[in-house]
Amino acid sequence: MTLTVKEFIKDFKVQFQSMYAYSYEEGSTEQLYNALGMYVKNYLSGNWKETREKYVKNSVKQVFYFSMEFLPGRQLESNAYNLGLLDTIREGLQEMGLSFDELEEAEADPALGNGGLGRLASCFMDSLASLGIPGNGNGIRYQYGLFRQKFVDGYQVELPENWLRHRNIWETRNDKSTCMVRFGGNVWLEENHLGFMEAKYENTLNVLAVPYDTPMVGYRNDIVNNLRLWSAEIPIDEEENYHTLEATEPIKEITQVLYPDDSNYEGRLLRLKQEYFMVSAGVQSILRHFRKYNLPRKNIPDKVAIHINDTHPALVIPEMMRILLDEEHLTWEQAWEITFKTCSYTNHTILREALEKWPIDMMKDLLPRIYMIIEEINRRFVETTMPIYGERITWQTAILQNGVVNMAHLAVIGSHSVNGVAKLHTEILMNDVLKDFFELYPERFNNKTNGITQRRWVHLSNPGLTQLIDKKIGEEWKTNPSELKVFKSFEKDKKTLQKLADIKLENKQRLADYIEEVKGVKVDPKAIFDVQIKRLHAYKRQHLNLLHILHRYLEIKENPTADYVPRVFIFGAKAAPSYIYAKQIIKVINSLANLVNNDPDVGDKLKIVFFENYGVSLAEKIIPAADVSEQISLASMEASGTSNMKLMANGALTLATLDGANIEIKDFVGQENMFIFGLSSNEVYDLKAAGDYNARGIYESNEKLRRTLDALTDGTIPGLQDEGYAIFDSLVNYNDEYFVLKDFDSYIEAQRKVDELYKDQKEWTRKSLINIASSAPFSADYTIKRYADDIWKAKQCSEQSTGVEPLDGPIA
Ligand code: 26Q
Repeated sequence: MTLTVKEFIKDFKVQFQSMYAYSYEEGSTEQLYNALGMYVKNYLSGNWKETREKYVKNSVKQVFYFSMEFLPGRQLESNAYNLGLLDTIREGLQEMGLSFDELEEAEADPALGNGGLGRLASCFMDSLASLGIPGNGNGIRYQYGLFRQKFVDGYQVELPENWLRHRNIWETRNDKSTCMVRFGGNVWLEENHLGFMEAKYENTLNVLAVPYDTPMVGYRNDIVNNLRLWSAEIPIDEEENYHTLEATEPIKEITQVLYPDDSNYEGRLLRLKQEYFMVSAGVQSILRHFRKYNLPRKNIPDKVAIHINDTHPALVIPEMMRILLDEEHLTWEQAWEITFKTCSYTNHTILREALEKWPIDMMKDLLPRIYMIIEEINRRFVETTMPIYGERITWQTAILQNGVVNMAHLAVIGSHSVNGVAKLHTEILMNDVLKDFFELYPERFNNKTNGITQRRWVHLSNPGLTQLIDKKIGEEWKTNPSELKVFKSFEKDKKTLQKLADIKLENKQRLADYIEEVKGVKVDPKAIFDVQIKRLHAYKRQHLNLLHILHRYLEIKENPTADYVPRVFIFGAKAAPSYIYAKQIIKVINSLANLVNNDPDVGDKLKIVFFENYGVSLAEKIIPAADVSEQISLASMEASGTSNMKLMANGALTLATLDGANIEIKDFVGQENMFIFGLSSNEVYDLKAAGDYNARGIYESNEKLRRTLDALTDGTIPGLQDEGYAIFDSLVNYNDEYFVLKDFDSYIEAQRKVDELYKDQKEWTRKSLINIASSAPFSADYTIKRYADDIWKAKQCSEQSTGVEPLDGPIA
């Protein structure tokens, strides 16, 4: 079914009028956007329904991806594109005197996640649908997304992100599929008249879970999967118990706001409520769905795979046990076998302070029945492990330790598969973080290197590049990314290189205009656009970037007439509101930007742009314009990273430590086509083990570095309170936890090579082309295919879906 421009215009006018009872000429941008979104949603609704029906009719195995976070980005353009409508709509709107790009800006960007983990979940939803794999998302419909970041005087200020203030046309409230989630109260087991043990509850707080469904549209394959986000409400038949508005608060607050900390776990009761709420509603709705199949319970793992995105949804394991035991009356052994075969778990972090450990007392109070089950899982685990592996291993791997529930241990014990998100990360899990478990269950461990969807991150965000590739190698790469490697054969073709350079320059010009509009800073589009976009964290070392910029500034001041390659340093980063040190780094970068950008000695040689409120929409603007991709975490700390993949796919050259997926980027791209620096992860481990790292020694002996560090505290940067001291202190007086000083020289040297290479535009562009042509292995389609084959045992169900051939090469 192809839609003509004429038909679109006619239908769209009807759509607008039916919603607003005005003619479209009188519509506001927001109304026009709403009408267009509804038009697209209506268009896909048939496929949405048919996909669901097809899955049930063929009784196929379905994947349920449980995640506390999803970061889908705006959906209008992506949905229109995947449906094959985008060009027609653009043209039709233009004929009506409207601009698609303007309407699109009216769409809210749902910030229902912190960063990498949430965005990964959304890339996976896109790939599941595009591969025609029956996959569902399960998460929370937060009323407030991740805070909106503003800078006041260079300081981060957090504002509420009330994204639902405007209506969300993509979601469908599904009142037929609500569930009840129980908290607190007393629980006991009682034999019922059939002789089954039954769990009895009293004085529980009952919360109604209402699902809102959002279509996940496959790329031109008629598949529309489902993302189900749960919202907490007062149960209707209990409404009379809530006499005042305040009394309803404990329920409504459950899905009110996303926790904004992605690296430091704080054991907040409300967070535990959120986790159990999402898990319980999700598992109930899955098992309710399964009952339609009329199959024995033991077949659940043949029809259902539940994936646990980090430990946050790990209560899936005891919740599934609870339902199978208390409601389906299976034996423990039967229930455990089903649960274990159904669940799989991905770890996303090795940061010790980020690992979830819930106080036993809190868990017992809030989730008495779930705690009983966890205790029994733990008891049986200890009982079977002790005689084989002895005391040490058993106690180190137990779920209950020193008054807390170790959620990673629960996740590993209750899952048939445990994976890391890049080769190095998986190795670190096996050799360090989860070493003892690797001894117990080596067969459970596997690697699944992360991926990104090229549809959003190349086809849509970089149309110029996409057209060039289409012209050179045809369109096959769009459904079969491995075809991209054909583009490599143009590395010596002068015309292609020139065209590629032109496209990059156009993208940079567009970003330069945007920078002027929102930051009031004029930047030279011919300068190197050097980009670091990710959450702000000491381990990601934005302050190493800062030190290099400061060093560069001091050099320019000393020798203003020397020959410099102009550079624009671009940052996007939110700091967790409670993370003081991260906020201090933001303040120092902003103050330095203020100094540098207004210094006439500096001019175009150096500019600093720190965007406010970095998120998916902003990333789509920045990434196509990047020349340099900063991936400078301390080796071993960044599990994978995914901005590294997006930037590479858009032709940026990577400046990186050998950390996370940077290593695999190097394996595919070749180290001659990127800039590697710094300690390796083994060197980091050795240095930590030696215990003799002496940051002050480096400070005292390295003249260049000392001068730079001193500039943090000697008044060089106006407008600072004590933020410069704070950074200095952590690096020099508190021995530099993330080895910034140790890597400083090698970073400066790598940056010098960046300048050097950029002078040879042709060579730079050639390397850029090789990066683009080598980015296919990082397609989330491949990643998802591996999850489906190795972990979920889920099959593709549409003939027209993206063909995926497994790649040779280092991705396991
Ligand atoms: C936990 C408990 C309580 C409150 C919040 C949290 C919490 C929330 C979010 C803990 C961690 C996160 C997010 C982690 C994350 O985004 N990790 C990143 O995941 C990416 C996808 O795998 C990787 O590429 C990154 O390397 C990793 O840092």
